[in-house]
Amino acid sequence: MSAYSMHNQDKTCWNCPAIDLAGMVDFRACGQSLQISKARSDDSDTYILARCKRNPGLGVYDPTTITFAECPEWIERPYGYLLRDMRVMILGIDGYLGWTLALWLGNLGIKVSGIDNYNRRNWVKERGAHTVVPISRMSERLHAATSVLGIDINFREIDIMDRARLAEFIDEVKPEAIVHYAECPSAPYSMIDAEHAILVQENNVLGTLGLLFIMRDLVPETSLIKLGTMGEYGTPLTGRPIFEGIFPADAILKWDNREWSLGGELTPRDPVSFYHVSKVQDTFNVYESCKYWWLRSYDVMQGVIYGIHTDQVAADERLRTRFDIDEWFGTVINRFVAQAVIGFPLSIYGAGEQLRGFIALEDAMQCMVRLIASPPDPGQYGVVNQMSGYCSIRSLAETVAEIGSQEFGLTVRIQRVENPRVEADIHPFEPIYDNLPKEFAFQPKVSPEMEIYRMFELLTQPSIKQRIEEKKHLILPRTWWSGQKKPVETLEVIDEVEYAPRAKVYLS
Ligand code: USQ
Repeated sequence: MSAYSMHNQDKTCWNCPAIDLAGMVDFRACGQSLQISKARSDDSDTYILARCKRNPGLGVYDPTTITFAECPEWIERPYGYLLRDMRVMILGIDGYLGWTLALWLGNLGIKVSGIDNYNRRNWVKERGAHTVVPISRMSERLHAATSVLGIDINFREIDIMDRARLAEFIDEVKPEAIVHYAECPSAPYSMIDAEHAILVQENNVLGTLGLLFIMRDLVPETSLIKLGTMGEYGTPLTGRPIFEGIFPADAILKWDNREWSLGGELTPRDPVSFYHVSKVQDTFNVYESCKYWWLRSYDVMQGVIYGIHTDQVAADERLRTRFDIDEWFGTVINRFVAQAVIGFPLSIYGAGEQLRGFIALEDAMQCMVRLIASPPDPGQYGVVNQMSGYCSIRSLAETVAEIGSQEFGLTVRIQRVENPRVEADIHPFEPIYDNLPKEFAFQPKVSPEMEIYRMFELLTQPSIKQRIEEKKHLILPRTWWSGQKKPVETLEVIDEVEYAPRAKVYLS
């Protein structure tokens, strides 16, 4: 096993969710970091004591003395040491990411549980759309996971807003990590009208807030891995780097001939829709909970996700994950590939020079395992910008057009349409996304070309192509940030697509 994959070998019981610190640490006195509490202690050997829930025979001991590499409960796995039979609960397990992660984790021997209330299925249905890759009912998914992959998933149909039932399930399972995907992920959906904006913010913000209280009361040592978004930061026109949620120690604010270190402060947020605002509010609620109650959390600022493939979801038709292409729930690369398959000109909003971070589905799964394997310190609010590269929307369209025409013989055109969103056409963009590779040994494995190719392979299948055709009237956007109710107009159609070499810059 290479040192590369053992990124968490030096973590200790201090980070382990099987530790029981309750009643043995004066959290208020400790401040936010282990270092501070160490420095404050008179006797550095016994400054914090704990018990191991998995091995009570150890008695009361200093939790910083046993590393994951030394502990028999932590087992070497492909993405670092993993807690033996680790219990991970996925909130929103029926969604695009949730279902994919459930199978990915189950395949690694993790004991997966999850909740869902099928909101995503309902929201898509409400818009008159459907997932173009058909998905099975949950009962059939669970059955197939067991019979095809040998993965038993403990599923409960629960709405995250139903705190009593959620608490009961969490108390029963006692998860050692909770992955929180149970939110509405759509910017356009949140901009339809007041009802939709309120629904998205209620579900996302209040659902998360309730969860935090449940974790405080029932599983305070469990790590929370919460999906945020790169869109929380927006694209600041000053051109300053987009740091990973928190300013680094050497960031300086200069003003009025004076200067201050910004190190440790949350970076400014400039969300780009009411959906993104809900994620910003979540950030503050999670951050405060870590501060007040010493919860541990990673906020995953995910770039635009794309793709359809992992080995597990591809193992059987009943195990597939959903794939949306409508204006509300389809993300841009997924939409472009579907459009190319049916000869619909790829819909670039505005000039197409917007720069965005992207990550393939499979790479996102790898990141999540690495985060689960390497829990934060008690009280730590950690942030990772989860993306494997960035590029302009136009260069993405050109890459999709190139693969569609050259590898699949399709005639692919590109169109520029009015941009119904409020976003800068041209802007500086310098995202920092170092934490995952540097601290968690994440290495992207999937290039955009590879995943786009795999998407074409699946979506050109006649039955799926037919399902795209059925919903092609839902491709062009009608949801204007301004509130206008009208279809977007086409500004330009590009028949002869030039394949820009700059698209290659994005390759990881
Ligand atoms: N865009 C087009 N043509 C399209 C669709 C989108 O040009 O047909 C452009 C948009 O104007 C935008 C960019 O592509 O500049 C990305 O749009 P998107 O719909 O793929 O993604 P977005 O609305 O930003 O939201 C998605 C997910 C959301 C996640 C976010 C990450 O739905 O859950 O938070 O990506 S990020 O964009 O980094 O905030």
